[in-house]
Amino acid sequence: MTRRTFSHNTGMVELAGQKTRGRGGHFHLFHTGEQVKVMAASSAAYDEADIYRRSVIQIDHAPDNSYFVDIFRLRTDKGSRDLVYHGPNSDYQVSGIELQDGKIIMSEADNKVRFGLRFAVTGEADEIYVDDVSIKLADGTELAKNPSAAQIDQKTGKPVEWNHYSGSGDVEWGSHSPGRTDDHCAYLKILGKGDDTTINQALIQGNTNGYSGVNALQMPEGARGTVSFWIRGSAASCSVSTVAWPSDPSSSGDRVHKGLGTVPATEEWTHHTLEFGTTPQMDLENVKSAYSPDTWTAVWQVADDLLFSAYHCGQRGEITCIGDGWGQRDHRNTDLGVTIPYIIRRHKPDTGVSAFLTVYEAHKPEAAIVKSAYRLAIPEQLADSVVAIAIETTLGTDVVISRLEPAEIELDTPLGKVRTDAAVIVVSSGGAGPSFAAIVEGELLQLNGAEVDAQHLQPDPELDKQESEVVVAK
Ligand SMILES: [Ca+2]
Repeated sequence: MTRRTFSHNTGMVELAGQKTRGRGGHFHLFHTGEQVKVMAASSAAYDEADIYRRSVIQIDHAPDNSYFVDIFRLRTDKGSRDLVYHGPNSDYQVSGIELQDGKIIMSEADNKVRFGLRFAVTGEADEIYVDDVSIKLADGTELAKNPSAAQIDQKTGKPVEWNHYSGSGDVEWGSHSPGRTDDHCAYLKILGKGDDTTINQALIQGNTNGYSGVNALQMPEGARGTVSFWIRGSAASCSVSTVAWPSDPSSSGDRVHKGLGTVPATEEWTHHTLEFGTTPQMDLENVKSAYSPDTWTAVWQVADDLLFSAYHCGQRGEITCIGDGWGQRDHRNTDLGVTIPYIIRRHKPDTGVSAFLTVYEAHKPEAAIVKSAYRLAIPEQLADSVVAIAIETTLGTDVVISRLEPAEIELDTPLGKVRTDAAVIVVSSGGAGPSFAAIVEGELLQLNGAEVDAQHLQPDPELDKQESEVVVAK
């Protein structure tokens, strides 16, 4: 039961835009012992992430008393590192964190991406008039500027915050009078092919010529929302798309185009609404957020006699966001109105490895073995490699250390000085001394200078069969 509940709760791990092909994955560790089981696996889920590794350590204190330490390491050279998971239901309580309404903290931490909204035409006699544009994020934030084209630049006579892209063909564009409900709208009119053999022109909401976008509109990276606008004119098809610069708005080489849809332009003003963005997990309601404290907990009532507790151990700069999302996104009709909490943990350091640390336990009411969990301080030079955690249990204190790079390390822990060269160690104290200890891929495990009698975990022979189904990329 424990295993199933655990996998249910961590089955969703997504950054924006996870690859659907060629992500592969492999195990680093799959070691089992009497009280401790260790799994570590990597996935190439994201081109940008050179480290994408999940380590899970299962610690069994008794047949019915086990818990999991989950360490998710990520490193990317741009963007934020997000860990996303959803709870089993909405019957839960959080403690240890002061959540504020809204995604304010979240958007402050978001990477802002420059973009423009393109209305492109290719017909030799096409003309389009566009007015009352809205570019709205899922949380209601409006991104369009001068959406009614009412503000005109005195020098150029063009509507401010509007521009045009010129690929091929001859064109005129600017402010047209009247607008839909006022004196102005934006327009673009093809004058012919000119010296070109094709026509490729676009009217753009946002101050960009479609090649570079240093003054273009801004949206949070990976944002999702809706675009709406009114259009009239004469064009068999006007293709609406966003052009965005994920990292360098001064470079035409950094452009990304995303088609939102194609609409006709006819004599009558017509209203259209299109969706943009591809990260449904961020499309949450009742969003609350906060900087992650050292530890905060969420406890779910899974059944009458079963609770599920998650202890989240924050890292420096980590932000937590909780919101309601759809439980069954593919089957809305059969699950109408049912939402479940999504927990997003975001970390966006300038450099280094992010390590999301969580302890999970499924337990009967009043019978949890874990009382608290917290990160241990790591010397700066080991911070990218080593994660150490202390778990206070009803039986004593457990210490877990996990490292990426081979090294002999010494750490201060609540049990004393631990010295080890192993990839993973667990030392479990029932009071006076270690009641059991486990070591993976290493020889040395000392506590306060004395050799610890530890079980050396062996690779599970089942490992080879599971190479292709890696848990981290589920
Ligand atoms: Ca207008």
